Amino acid sequence: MPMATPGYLPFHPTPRKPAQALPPNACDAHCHVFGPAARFPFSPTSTYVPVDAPKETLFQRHRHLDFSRAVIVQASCHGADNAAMLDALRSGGEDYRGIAVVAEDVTEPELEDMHEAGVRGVRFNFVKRLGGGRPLGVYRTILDRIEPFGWHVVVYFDAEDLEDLAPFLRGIEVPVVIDHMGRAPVEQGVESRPFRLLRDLLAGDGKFWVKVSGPERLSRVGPPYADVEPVARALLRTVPERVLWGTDWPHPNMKSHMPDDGALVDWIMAVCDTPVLRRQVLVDNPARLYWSGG
Ligand code: 0GY
Repeated sequence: MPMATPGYLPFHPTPRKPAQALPPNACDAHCHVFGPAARFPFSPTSTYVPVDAPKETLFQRHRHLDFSRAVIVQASCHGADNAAMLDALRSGGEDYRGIAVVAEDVTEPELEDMHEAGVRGVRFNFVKRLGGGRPLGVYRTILDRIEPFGWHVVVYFDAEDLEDLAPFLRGIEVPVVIDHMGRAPVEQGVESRPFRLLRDLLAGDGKFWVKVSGPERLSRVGPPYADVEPVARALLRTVPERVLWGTDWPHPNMKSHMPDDGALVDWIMAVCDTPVLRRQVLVDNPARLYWSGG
């Protein structure tokens, strides 16, 4: 088995139970599976080597936290080899959906096979420290290939790159889901330039969605991530009908600390401060995007 990158933190071994129960049929709309490397090797071009985070542990976490549904997002450590994610989808059954990373020469039978397993979109990862950012023509080719499948796009980028990416994102014709609040610089509050641009995108075009996930990544002060709340609440006020949330288990590349997944559930339950909003973000919005097409 390969050695994890020095300093790479393993996932929390014993997350607590959330203080307040999730609404019925809640969906963890952003999580990953890593390896096990002995069966699903990591990509040789990945910028990091994680600790194995296999499907069995993910399923156990979902039972523990009381999530009924989940979306498994392909992470950069597996490159465009979606085998571990597809294997998890096939084990998870109808309550699991996936987001793949594909090369521009992906074939129709490969896409059909992924759709059959539960994939409903592709991820474009523009984060440079993760090796992201291919020429835009590559992404346009992929968009043409997924179009017949009714899939959407999940984008991950650093806040400072949003201004350059915005024209490309506006030109995409399928729904575009923005990961982790666009990595907004929370220390600048809700008036930072990238955050204003993010809100303008969301408010101006119904195809844009956002995940208010990753408070542990954006926080400068640590748990319970109070400094991230204003930014998350502003997004919830802007487009409550197009906000998703996920644990981001197993939390790759966390350097400052490893979050307790039960505490993260407590965070989203507090930030969504009415039962109606909780249901919208954790149940109805993901159901519409990931399950309404069958
Ligand atoms: C996340 C965040 C990270 C990693 C990846 O694809 C990835 O490797 O997305 C990160 O390092 O910020 O969503 O898992």
